[in-house]
Amino acid sequence: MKDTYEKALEAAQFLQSKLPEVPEILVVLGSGLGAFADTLEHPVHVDYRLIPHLPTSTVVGHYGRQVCGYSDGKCVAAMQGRFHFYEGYTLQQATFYLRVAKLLGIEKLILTNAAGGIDPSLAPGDLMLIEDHINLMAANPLQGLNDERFGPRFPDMTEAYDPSYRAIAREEAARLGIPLKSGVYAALLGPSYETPAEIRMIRAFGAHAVGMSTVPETIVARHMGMRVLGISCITNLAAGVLERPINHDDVLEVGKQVAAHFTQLLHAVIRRM
Ligand code: CYT
Repeated sequence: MKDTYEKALEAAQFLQSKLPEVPEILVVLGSGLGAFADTLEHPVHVDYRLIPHLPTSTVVGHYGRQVCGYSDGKCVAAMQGRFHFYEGYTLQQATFYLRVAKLLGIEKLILTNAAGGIDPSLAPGDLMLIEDHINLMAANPLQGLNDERFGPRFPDMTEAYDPSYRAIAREEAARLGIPLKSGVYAALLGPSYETPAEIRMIRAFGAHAVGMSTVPETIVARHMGMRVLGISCITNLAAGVLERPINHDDVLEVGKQVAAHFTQLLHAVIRRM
């Protein structure tokens, strides 16, 4: 059986044959945030179903395709839809496309997500720069035999979210007058939203926002030495913060509302990465 490395190489070779050039940056778009990809110039669309060995996206609000295009002359690949642990994939499968990106020659990554706000300073519609994360998925995408061609057995996670990328994001947000909060993102397996008791626990752990993605991708990216910028869109307040149930349609709706700011910030940051 082929190993992950060989499969990723096949997928990377396929993409290379489809794309105008090797993208400099990969952007992963969270629930409701897919519209950014439609603002890229001279876009080339590649359906996930065409990419060898890639899983297919099953979540409403995720298209399941990659859009490769240009932001102010810089070649960017944007994933409209990611793969989640709760969909039933292993974390190795869910993060496979990052192995592909690395073998294609991409070294820079922007991970975005829809998240629930825990910290009282966060409101729906806020953008939050991810300073650090807490892995509460009770699983790690690097579990199992390590392939040294990708990275070391025990990768360092001290500065998982690149300090200079964070500085760029803060500077560009300030310059554009876009409010940008910052904090720690905690990832749970999902797909059920958290209980109020879980949210109290996660708050006590030191997290400011909660979601069901991003952490496995950051781990895999750092394993390969890719530099990571993470941005959460706060789509709702986490359970128990308000006495109001959470639903996926609200999450998608808020994503649409912040799309203009979000897109503007991403282009500004990409220019300087
Ligand atoms: N919201 C969200 N938890 C939430 O409350 N988007 C993910 C997880």
